[in-house]
Amino acid sequence: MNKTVLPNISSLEKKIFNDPHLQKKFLEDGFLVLDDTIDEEGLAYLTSFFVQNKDKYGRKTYISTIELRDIEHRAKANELFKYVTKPVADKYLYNYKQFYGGYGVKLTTAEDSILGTHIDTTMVPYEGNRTGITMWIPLIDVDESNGCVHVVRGSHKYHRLPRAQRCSFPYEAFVDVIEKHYMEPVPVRRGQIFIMDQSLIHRSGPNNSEYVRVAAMGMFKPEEEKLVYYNRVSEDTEEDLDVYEVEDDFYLRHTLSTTPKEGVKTHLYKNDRKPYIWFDKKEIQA
Ligand SMILES: O=C(O)CCC(=O)C(=O)O
Repeated sequence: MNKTVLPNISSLEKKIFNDPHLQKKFLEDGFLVLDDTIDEEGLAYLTSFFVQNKDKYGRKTYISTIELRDIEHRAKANELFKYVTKPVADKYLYNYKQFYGGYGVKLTTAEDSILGTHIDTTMVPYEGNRTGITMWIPLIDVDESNGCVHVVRGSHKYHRLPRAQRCSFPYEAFVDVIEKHYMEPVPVRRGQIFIMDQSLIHRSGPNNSEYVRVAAMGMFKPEEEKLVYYNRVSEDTEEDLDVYEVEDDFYLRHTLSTTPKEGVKTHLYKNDRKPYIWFDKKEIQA
């Protein structure tokens, strides 16, 4: 595989954060852990709503609210996330709108609870003006022992290209190298706010503790941007993706990986670009 050029990163350079220092750091790293935390009242709401609904999340592998079929629960979880995070979103983000909120849950199932290395499905278009971001707030302290997120610092610049659900990781052939040499764990305290670019390469580790690891997680789009949904044209190819323009509440009710019953199909996207390789393969193998 030859070295290819970096995708266009101009959408990243536009204002995301109100604070210029955070903006600069986010542009460099593709993620931030704010010093700020969600207040105790908000954490108590998020925790008690999860406890009331924990049976919906009783799966051995990692599970998030967006995967559930229970639309009513998804809508309520979203409303709660929006309510609890509004003060921090208003404080830190420049003209962003939250479009999804819920939980990411790891039972105490050790290796089975790992979420493999990936780049998130594209919901905010890369051709647009600014980038989509995810806010992640653990309800207990997290580190390597109980399934914190691990990231490849700066990797949000490498593969800013549309991806549908269940598209394979573009660097699959190098995943061992990436995990060994480039991944770093991001420990986060209970209630602290971790923010990442939706094209950052990341994973989350095993929960080896005796407690369920729950994080509240939400997604935000630039106010001026329309959401998109990419759908594989067929199971046989990852190259051809139908592109739909969808409403802001689409991800609260849609079943991922299925053809949407709503939205406007705008065009066909051909996913034929080689991933940008940022490391020297020979150096790594030596
Ligand atoms: O909650 C986690 O462990 C990670 C979530 C995540 O990486 C994702 O949803 O893309």
